[in-house]
Amino acid sequence: MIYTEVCKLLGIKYPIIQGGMAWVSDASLASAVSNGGGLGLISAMSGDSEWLRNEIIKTRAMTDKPFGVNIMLMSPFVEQIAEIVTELQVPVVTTGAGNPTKYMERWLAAGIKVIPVIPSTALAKKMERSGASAVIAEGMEAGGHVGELTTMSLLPQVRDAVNIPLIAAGGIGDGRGIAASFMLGATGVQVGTRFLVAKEADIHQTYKDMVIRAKDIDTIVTGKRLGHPVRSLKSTFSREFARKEYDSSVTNQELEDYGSGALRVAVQKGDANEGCFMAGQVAGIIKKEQTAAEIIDEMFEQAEVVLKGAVEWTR
Ligand code: TUI
Repeated sequence: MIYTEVCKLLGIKYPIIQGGMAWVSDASLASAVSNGGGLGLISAMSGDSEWLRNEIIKTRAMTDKPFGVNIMLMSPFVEQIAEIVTELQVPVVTTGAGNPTKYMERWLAAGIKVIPVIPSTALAKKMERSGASAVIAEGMEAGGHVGELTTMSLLPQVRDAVNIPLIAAGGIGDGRGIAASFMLGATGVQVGTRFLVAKEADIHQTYKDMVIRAKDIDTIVTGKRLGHPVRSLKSTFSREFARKEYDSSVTNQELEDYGSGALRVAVQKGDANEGCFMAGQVAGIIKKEQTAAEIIDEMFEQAEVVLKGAVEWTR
């Protein structure tokens, strides 16, 4: 049994947080992960404020366990979202793609635990000073919006920079990833890509099949030119995006317009010509659809075997 400070902090059985994946992470997936012993997250990016309010209410009806809301700070609706999570006093808020400082006082006053995703030691330190309960260090192996550093390099540097609990993200798809993250200073993990193939993830079957079929080199990062690089599975859409990105006759606005709405098309229509199938590099080790609870049990069973086995190498 693996039990860490992150379990204690969040009131959960296993130190695992589900990634807040736009258009994917809804009440169905969040409640399944929370019921499976992890911390399920609703992504605030998947609908308007009424949608979010409803998903929070639905999640509360589907689980009596803690859950959270992930807020993508580049969202044009971030102010409304920040208010809703405060009003409904969700237990945990995770943030991504920016600095949440200006909302933190409000959230902390409402008794919300705030856990920002950080791509650097500088932001980790700022978040510790602002009252974050923990930080999620996300390496560029992750799917979706990515920073510059790898998980392997980022984790020990963040560990040395702050004293609050450290949660690892990016490139963690099985128990070996959990064990490795713990060796680098984390006491919890955040997992996105593996939960894309959870039975409770209500996404197009083509998306799940593409993750299951993906090999090691089947992801690509696009959008660096626009200032928000995104990792997704190679597809007709992502290859065409990459081509346009290197074509100086294509304007930034044209590129933004080409990418806009593409994640939703992937999730809801499974259309590889127009959809952006965000996924991490770890897709290559994901082989089958399972329930969220099976995924969590299997990952921690394997982590325990790997961690116990490592003791054999010490004399
Ligand atoms: O946020 C994510 N992953 C995401 S968000 C998303 S939705 C989207 N759709 C279209 C274009 C772009 C995004 C899909 N995937 N992960 C967490 C994450 N946060 N990764 C990196 C960061 C990050 C980057 C910079 C966090 C903070 C940050 O701060 C900069 C600053 O302001 O100091």
